[in-house]
Amino acid sequence: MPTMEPLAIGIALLVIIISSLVFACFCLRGRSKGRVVCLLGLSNSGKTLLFMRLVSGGFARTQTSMKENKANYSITTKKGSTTEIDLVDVPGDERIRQRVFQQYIEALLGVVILIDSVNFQSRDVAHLLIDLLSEPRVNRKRIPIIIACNKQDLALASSAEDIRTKLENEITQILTSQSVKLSSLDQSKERKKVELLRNDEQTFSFEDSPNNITITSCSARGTGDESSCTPEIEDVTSWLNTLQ
Ligand SMILES: Nc1nc2c(ncn2[C@@H]2O[C@H](COP(=O)(O)OP(=O)(O)O)[C@@H](O)[C@H]2O)c(=O)[nH]1
Ligand SMILES: [Mg+2]
Repeated sequence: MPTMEPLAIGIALLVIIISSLVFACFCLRGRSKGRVVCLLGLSNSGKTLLFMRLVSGGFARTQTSMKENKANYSITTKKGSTTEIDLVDVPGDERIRQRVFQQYIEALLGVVILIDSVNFQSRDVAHLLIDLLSEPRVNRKRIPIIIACNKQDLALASSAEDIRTKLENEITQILTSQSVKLSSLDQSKERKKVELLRNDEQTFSFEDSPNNITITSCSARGTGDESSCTPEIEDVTSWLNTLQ
């Protein structure tokens, strides 16, 4: 019937508009929720070996990389359902790290920081943490962080507790000396960093951070010879399972 045509077209248009809106909302929700976990740390801390352990389980010799490694990883929630996330092994070189990390920041679900507990470079790790914690999205979304003190299979490894104390002291020192410079520079990013000193004593403490920060020890290599060593990374895998 010719009189029905405008009505039918109107209904069809309405259906198209509503389904486009539903689809757009769905996509935006997915994007803002984020599905990426980045492995960050200085070069040689064990990021690539941990990445391989998580993704394929095996041990392999690694090489310094200029490009990120990315793979799917299944997490099992408390209720027993599984969901897929992307694991990204970000190269340790500072310039590459910052560029690569920025590419994933909008989709970030959590961050694993790897530390070489034998050759622990407290100042460089402290700078990495300050940069991460003063990143607006990491701060605003309270992105959870796990600091994994790696290479615990080696006798000379510092304990996670020692590393925590050293990092808190180092971060306090860096931020305090920056706050002196601040009055002359007054840059907004510098000002943000100073906000990391949250307690009355004006010292940095992981516990005061709005990001949920866990510090633990692990060994991506494990003990024994290369053909049979099994990693000790249970704290990292359980933490990954807590991400929703
Ligand atoms: N003993 C020991 N060596 C490790 C461990 N994790 C990584 N390594 C070694 O440390 C070196 C650097 O590891 P890699 O994963 O390439 O570090 P990345 O630069 O952070 O990606 C390699 O020789 C690894 O085999 C660990 O838990 N224990
Ligand atoms: Mg690597």
